[in-house]
Amino acid sequence: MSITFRDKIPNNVDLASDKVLQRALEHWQPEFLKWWADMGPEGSHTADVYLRTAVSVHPSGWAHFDYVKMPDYRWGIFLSPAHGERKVNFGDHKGEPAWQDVPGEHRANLRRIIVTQGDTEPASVEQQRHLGLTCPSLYDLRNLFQVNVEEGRHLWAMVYLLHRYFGRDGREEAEALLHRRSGDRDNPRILGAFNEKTPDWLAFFMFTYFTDRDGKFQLCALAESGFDPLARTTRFMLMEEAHHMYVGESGVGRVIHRTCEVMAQHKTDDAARLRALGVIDLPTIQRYLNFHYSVTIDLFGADVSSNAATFYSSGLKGRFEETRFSDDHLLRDAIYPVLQVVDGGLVTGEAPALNALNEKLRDDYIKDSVAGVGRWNRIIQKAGIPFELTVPHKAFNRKIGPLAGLRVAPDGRVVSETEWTAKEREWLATDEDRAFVASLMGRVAAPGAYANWISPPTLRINKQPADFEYVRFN
Ligand code: BYC
Repeated sequence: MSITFRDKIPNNVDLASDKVLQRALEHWQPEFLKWWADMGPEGSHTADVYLRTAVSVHPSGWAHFDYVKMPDYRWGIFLSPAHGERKVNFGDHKGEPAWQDVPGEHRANLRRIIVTQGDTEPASVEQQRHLGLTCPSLYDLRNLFQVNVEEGRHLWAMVYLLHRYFGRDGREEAEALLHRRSGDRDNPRILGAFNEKTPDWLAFFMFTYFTDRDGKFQLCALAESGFDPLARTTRFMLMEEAHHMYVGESGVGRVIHRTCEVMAQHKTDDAARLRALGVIDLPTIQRYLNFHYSVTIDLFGADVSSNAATFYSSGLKGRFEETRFSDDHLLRDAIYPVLQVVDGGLVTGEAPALNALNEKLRDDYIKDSVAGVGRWNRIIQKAGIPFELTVPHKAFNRKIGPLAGLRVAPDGRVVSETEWTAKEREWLATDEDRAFVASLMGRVAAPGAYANWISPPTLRINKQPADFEYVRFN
């Protein structure tokens, strides 16, 4: 079904024929807009922003570019087209037709997954709301706003499922999604990383590289769901998500590129000198990376989790690329390697594969993240600089699961509390690092101009010229 833009809420779910649902969502819409006005990007509401809006659910030509004031953005409900007779492809219900309605016995778990996913979307907008005031260029400002409006739409995607399939408690959960606040002591967002601050643009690029990539992997696992509306919703979200990770990868890459340029020009690797020259030294970039990577891999949950086993066995959440596995898709007898803490040290043990599904997804994520770090290293190598960025060991700085109690160096050595305290400043971004990065942040808003600490992009949005005015302030 094509998208209906005549409706108050653009959609391809034939909202017009379900008046009760339509009214419920139209009731939620002003609450959402109020939340956007309060918690959306600061000082942005009257600006015209060159944004991409989804106009079709077909991968070819799904997006339209034009100037939009963000409060007028056409947030809507878009599901990927249904694919014939889909089946539940894994777990105890394997082989049954995919569910078009919520299976009663799995209702609570399904709602919990949808709420957890939905909660991350407004959380990230809240985390990023001050960044527009210190954008390094109009190009970057536009990318930030693009990410923000699409996270808003991803919230809509989950709210649709809650309203459409969960009745009164779904509506209550949808309201609560607008009431929790990132970092709030009394009413925080559900998952740890979404209560951290995103105070500067290096943190934003690291977040969109690492944390949005958690989004990719979680959405891919949900796109396998036996609950077909969730699978179709998340499949469409993944198309938007790809750009967010691109913003992160290219953003960090441009910061590195600029630093290397200044290092080569001044023939120095001295961090203090480079900071005086107004660029971010590579060790600081490494410490930011260590922080964002470790906080993000916690988002996959505990290494051994009975929740994960239940989600899988009940057909709600699959593995990354579930249908490509040639095993039995039941995993009742399979095992999977997990790190265990024995006598204060790390050893690789085994756990039932069903219970280790969080760990499996984390390992898939790690492979994918490492690849992009390799691409950043190529920028450094090309500049002839003997420095390599690395991702820390997966037990480093963990706050979730059995590894949380352990002090582990980035290279995977278990260290004493004394060594941790002595070295933490070399391993994780310090207050001084953050203060320095913050000192570089100042709004650059002339078309075609870029802050000194970041290189211009190599690709432009929708092939626009280099001095394109991506955001017009009114
Ligand atoms: N912080 O059995 P466990 C995205 C809790 S990102 C705080 O391992 P489970 C995006 C856990 O809730 C993708 N608490 O849990 C990116 C449980 O609590 P209870 C978001 C945590 O359920 C950028 C307890 O610890 N989507 O889209 O197997 C911008 C025991 O843990 C954390 C999803 O996550 C944490 N990090 O695994 C915008 C998909 N981790 O029950 C958007 C949906 C665990 O003891 N969510 N806990 O009170 C899930 O599939 C699962 O909820 C999780 C957790 C994988 C997150």
